[in-house]
Amino acid sequence: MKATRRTLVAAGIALVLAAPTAFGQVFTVNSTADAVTTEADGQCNATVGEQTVCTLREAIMEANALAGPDEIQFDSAFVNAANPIQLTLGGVDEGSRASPEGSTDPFLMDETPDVRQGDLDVTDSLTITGVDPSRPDATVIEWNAPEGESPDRIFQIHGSTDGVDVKLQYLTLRGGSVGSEQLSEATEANGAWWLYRNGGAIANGVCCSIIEDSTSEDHGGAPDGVGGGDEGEEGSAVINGLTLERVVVLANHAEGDGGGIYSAAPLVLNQSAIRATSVHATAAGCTTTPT
Ligand SMILES: [Ca+2]
Ligand SMILES: [Ca+2]
Ligand SMILES: [Ca+2]
Repeated sequence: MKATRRTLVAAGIALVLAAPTAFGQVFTVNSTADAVTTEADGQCNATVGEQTVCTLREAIMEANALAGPDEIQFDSAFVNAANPIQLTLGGVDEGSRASPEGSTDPFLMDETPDVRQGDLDVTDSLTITGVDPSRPDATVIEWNAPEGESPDRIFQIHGSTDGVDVKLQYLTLRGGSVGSEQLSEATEANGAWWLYRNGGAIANGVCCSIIEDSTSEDHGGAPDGVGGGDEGEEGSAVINGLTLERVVVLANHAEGDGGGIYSAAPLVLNQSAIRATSVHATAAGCTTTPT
């Protein structure tokens, strides 16, 4: 698959935006487990065994529901270098649906962000702060999917009409992986249609998947980076920026673009590294779409 007009970026993308300075609420994660309640109630109160704990997934669901910027921290007695956060609740938020009759492309993206499964969907301004500024490896968020189940990426950042600022700091993001799905059999006239998912550890923005004909040399008839989705949905959702400060993105994989990070919105990497990623399509480390 040949390179597209997207750009491989080794590090450092120059578009710096102010991070949120005032936090509405601070949630402190005190469990490495992956559990979540059915809907937000203002409390970070997932159930693990017989205990009520604050998991990362529950904290993000609550922070999303609470209007305005919030912060998530970690209790180092429970989350530390020897005790990584383990993501185990599988599920995929992106699929496809048939296009309306007369459309050029047979499939459209069908995406319903759900923080309760698979990747951690962030839909409101948020800062996530690891336990030790000098050691990103002291706060590891990694996939540990049950046997027979696939992992997902770790974070997807979604916009809102008000715009969203997200900062991730002092973290390691490890073992995220997004796959592909064959949507149709090949015909004599056309190759098979596939859905390729982007961003092994982080997808920033709409456009986290691409639908293409396997015979295409330039990502098929789908708009580049948009994946055949509804442009209206993308246009109404604004991401002001995603900042990574002292974050290590380690050993992630994407069948689409961006083995480590796929960004379709402003991205700042500061003292951060993307290592040991693999990819089926374009740009092992970080893929950005043109702006
Ligand atoms: Ca709750
Ligand atoms: Ca919030
Ligand atoms: Ca999800």
